[in-house]
Amino acid sequence: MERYYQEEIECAPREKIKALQDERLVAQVKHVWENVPYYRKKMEEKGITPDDIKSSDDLYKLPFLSKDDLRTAYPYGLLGAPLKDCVRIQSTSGTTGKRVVAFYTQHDIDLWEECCARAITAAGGTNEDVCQVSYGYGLFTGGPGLNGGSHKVGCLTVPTSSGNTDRQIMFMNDLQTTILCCTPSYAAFLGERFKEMGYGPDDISLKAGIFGAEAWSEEMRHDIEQTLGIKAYDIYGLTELSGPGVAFECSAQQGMHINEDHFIAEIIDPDTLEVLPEGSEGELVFTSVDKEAFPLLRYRTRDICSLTREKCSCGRTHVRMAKPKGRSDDMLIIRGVNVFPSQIETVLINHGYGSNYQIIVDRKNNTDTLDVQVEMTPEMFTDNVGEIDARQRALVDGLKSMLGLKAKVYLVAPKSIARSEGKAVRVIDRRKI
Ligand code: DLL
Repeated sequence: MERYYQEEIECAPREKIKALQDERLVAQVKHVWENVPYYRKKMEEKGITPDDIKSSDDLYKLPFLSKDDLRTAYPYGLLGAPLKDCVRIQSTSGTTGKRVVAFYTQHDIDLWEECCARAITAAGGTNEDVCQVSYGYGLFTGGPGLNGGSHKVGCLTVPTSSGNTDRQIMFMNDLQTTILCCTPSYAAFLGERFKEMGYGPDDISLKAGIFGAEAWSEEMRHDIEQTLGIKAYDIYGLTELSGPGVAFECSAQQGMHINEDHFIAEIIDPDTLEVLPEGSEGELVFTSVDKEAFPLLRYRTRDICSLTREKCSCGRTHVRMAKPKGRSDDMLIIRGVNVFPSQIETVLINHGYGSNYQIIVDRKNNTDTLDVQVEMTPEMFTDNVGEIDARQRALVDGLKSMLGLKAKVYLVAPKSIARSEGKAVRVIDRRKI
């Protein structure tokens, strides 16, 4: 039986959701106009005032915000509430440029944690569960968000944070953890360690995993589900909007429901900035409608996906987003061809490899090169050159038909690629362009 944390809103009729969004958007735009001079100036430059926004049908009139705006306005330029009302910051894990800092009032934290509680409940969580939160705690939103959601659901929360893998497994065994929250790459690593320690899926009490914060393929989901004997649920979010729980998967696992009482989603063409019709693939744009401290209107996420309002078998009525393929800024252009790391992952996993791989892009003699290093699994490990060669050729062919590109493939020994406890670093781009 499907469980809901807030059934009335999660399963509300579409008209009710639209009416709520309309009312909240009008108030949010007014709030921003009055409190965020940076965005007010952007509106003025476009020649609009809050009077032009009468419902969500007028959303297209508003200017976009991008990560560059967040960097320009760093740290306090987009703050929508007095500092005395803010109780927390979180910050992105980005490695380049200035960090993005998001602010929260207590109201904002409550809403965020409720979103995470919806995700945990959708994954079958109740107050009888033991929920181990192995996302990083601290500036990263994964740990604090799921921790708060787990409290709200009433699970026994085990705040292990990421890392110290053997201790994670010890707690899982001793406390009989039923729900695991971490990045999919860390879940895969935990699964690997599990096997090494001689455990099978029946030796642990885990029933569900809530995995997100990075792109992962259906094939990787399948692998994790098999190794840990669980159902693996996707969860999506970004620091700028709150953190995890902007969208989450239900039992149907056919896309993630976006919490539309808090966020309005649009898909745009990243080049023309035109809003695209339902079902089209493009860049996901979010407008918060009831945030106090860090309200963002038409924020460009750079994530590439599509939306559907088709009825979902779980009973929820909120729009669903497809698994993001990756970020438009993760997309590699290799010899003119667009390549997402997730496409490479699909080929590798379909050929029986795990999710331990690295993509190295370089430019030699003015030509882009694509090298893929992938670990053999312990079962397939061999030093028979002929066998390795045949395996490598099979992967080169698989990648060629998926990408239309010739790659060089290097099979490496099990455990020779560094594991990640948070978001995995899959791509090394050495081109100086
Ligand atoms: O990753 C928040 C989060 C924590 C989500 C825990 C889920 C679980 P940031 O560090 O700000 O926040 O990174 C946000 O990560 O724009 C996407 O590109 C990517 N991302 C997040 N969730 C998913 C997902 C957190 N389920 C950026 N699938 C986003 C694919 C995801 N990409």
